[in-house]
Amino acid sequence: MTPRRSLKSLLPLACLALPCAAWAAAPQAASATIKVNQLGFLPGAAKFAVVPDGKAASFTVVQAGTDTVVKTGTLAPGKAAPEAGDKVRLADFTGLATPGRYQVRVAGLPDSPPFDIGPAVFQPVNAAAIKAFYFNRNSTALDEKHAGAYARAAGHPDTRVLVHASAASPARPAGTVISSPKGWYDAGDYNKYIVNSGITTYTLLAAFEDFPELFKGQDLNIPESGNALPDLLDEALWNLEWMLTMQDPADGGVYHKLTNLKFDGMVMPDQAREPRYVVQKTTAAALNFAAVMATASRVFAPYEQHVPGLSAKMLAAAKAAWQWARANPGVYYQQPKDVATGEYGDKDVSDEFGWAAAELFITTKDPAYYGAMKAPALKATVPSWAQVDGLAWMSLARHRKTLGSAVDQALVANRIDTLSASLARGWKASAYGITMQPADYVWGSSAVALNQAMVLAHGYRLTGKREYLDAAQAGLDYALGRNALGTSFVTGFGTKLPLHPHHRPSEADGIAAPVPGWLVGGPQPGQQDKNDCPVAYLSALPAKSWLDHGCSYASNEVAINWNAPLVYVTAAIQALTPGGASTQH
Ligand code: G3I
Ligand code: 9MR
Repeated sequence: MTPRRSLKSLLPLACLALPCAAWAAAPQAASATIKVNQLGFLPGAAKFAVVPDGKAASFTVVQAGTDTVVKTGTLAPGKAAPEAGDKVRLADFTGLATPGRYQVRVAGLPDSPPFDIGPAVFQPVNAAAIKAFYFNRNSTALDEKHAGAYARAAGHPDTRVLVHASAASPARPAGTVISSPKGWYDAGDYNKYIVNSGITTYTLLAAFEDFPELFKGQDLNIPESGNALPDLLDEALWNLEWMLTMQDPADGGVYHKLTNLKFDGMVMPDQAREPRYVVQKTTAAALNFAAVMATASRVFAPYEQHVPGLSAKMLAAAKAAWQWARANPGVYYQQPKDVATGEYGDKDVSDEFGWAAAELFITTKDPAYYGAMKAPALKATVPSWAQVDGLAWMSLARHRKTLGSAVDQALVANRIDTLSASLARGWKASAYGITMQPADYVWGSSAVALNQAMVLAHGYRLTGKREYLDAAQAGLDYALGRNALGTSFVTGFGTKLPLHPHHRPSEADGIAAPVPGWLVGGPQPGQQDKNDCPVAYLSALPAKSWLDHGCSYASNEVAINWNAPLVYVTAAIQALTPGGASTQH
C-alpha cells in the first residue's frame, strides 16, 4: 500500500504552532477543568466528577449545552493528590439516573465534557476494544468491508520463521525454518510474545466465561462474523492458533517470542520485511501457554461441532507445556546479544506455576493440579504480564461452584475479597476517587487501573458488596477521563483523547485519526523515551507524565495486554450495573 504520509505524521513532528502552545499550557489547563468519564454511565451506576478545589462549594448537572438544571449537589471537602500536584473535590451525582446527555457545571469553571446516561453506554467501546485486536492481526490483509478506512495489505506472513541459535534443539538446529503465522502484533511494534499473549488471551476468554450473553449477541464485523462461534471467540482463536505453533512438538517447550532482531521502523506491515525468528524456550512461556490452552480448551469445548478436535488438542498442548515447565522450572528469558526487541523477562515464575496449575485443575478436575498450585502459599495480586497469581484466584472464584470441596472454598473467597477490600480502601482514600495509588503509575498505568477494576468486578460477583462495583466503575471512569489529565486514554472515544499513539499502523497509514478502540499506556514518570522524543512531556508528576506523541512508547503506546482488561471491564460494568441493557450476575 502506498504510504500516505500526510497531515498526521507531520503534525507532531512539526509541532504546528497551535498544538504546541496547547501542549505547553496543558498541565495548568488540565488542573482547572472538571474531569469526568467522557462516555458516561449506566443509570444505576455510581457517578462522580472531579472538580479543582476553589471557592465553589456546590455543583449542578445540566442537560448538555443548556441551562436546564437536573441535579444540584454539594462538593466534598478538598483533598490533596500529590501524584497529580493538585487538590480536588468530588461531585457525587449518583442519584441522577434519567437517561440523557449532561454536563457538570461549577461556578468559575468551564463545564465538564458532555457524557451520557443510558442503558448501553459501554457497548460501543467494548466492541471497539475487541475490534482493535482484529486491526492488529498478523499475516493477513484487512479488507475494506471489515476495516473500512483502516484496510491494509498483509504483512509478516510468518510462514518462514527461523529458529534462532538461542532456541536450537537437536530436531530443530539454528536456522531451521518453521511456520508460525497468525496471532496479533503485540502492541505498537510488530513482534509476538508468548508471555504477553498469555494474560491477554486469558483475559478475553475470562470476559467470555463471565459474561457470555453479552458476547453471544455481539457482531464485530470481522471476517468470521456470522459463523457458529461468538465473534470474541473467533478473534481469540486467531491468536490461539498462532500460540499453538510456538510449541516445539518434540518436547512440549514453548518459544518465548517470534520477532525481528530489531524493531521495525514506523512503517505499515507490508513494508516491514526483516527476517523473523523464534527465540529461546522459557519456563514463563511454557506456563503462560499451558494456562491459556487449558482455559481455551474448556471455553471451546461446547463448540466441538464447529471446531472439531480443537478443545482436545489445546488440552494436550497445555499438558505437554506443563510437563516441560516441571522438567525445566528455572529457564528464564535471557535476551540474546543480537536481539533488541521486547523482553517480557521475569525471574520469578512461582505465580505462573500457580496460575497454570489452577487452569489445568479447573479444566481437568485432576486434584494433582490443585496440589501443584500450592494454594495456601499463592498470593492474590492485581494482574499484569509479570504477575499472574491473581488470574488463578479469579478463575477459581468463577468456577467455584463446579469445584466443590476439591478446593479450599474459604481460601478462594478470602483471596478475592481481601484484594478487593484493599483496592476499595485505596479508592475511598484517594482524592480523585480512584483505585490508582501513586506507585501504580508504571509503564502501562491505564491498564493497572483496569486490571484493578477487573479484580473488583470479581469481588462484586463473589460477595455482592456494592462498594466493589462502584470502585470497579471508578477504574473505567479513570480510563475514560476522570484522571489528572482529564483525558480519555482510549483512541476514538471521548472528547479529549489520544490522537498520536505509538502504534506503527496509526503512525504510518496516512489517516488523521488513529486506529480506534486502543487503550494507550498512560502517564508514568519513567519517561524512558525522552531521548527519542522531539518535544517534552507535559509534566514530571506521576499522574501527569504523559505525552500524546507517536514517539512516546513509554507513555503512549498501545498493547494487547492493556486492551484486554478494557474489554473485560467494559463488559463487566455493562453487565453488572443495575439498569444496564444486558444486566446479569
Ligand atoms: O521489576 C521492576 C520493579 O522491581 C520496580 O519496582 C519497578 C519500578 O518502576 O520497575 C519494574 O520494572 C519495570 C518492568 O516493566 C516490569 O514491570 C520497568 O521499570 C519497566 O520499564 C518495564 O516496562 C515494560 C516495557 O515493555 C519495557 O521493557 C512494560 O512493563 C511492558 O509492558 C513493555 O512491553 C513492550 C514490549 O517490550 C514490546 N512491545 C510493546 C510493549 C508495550 O510497550
Ligand atoms: O517501538 C518500540 C516499542 O514497541 C517498545 O515498547 C519500545 C520499548 O522496548 O521500543 C520501541 O522502539 C524504540 C526503541 O526502543 C528505541 N529506538 C526508537 C524505537 C521506536 O521508534
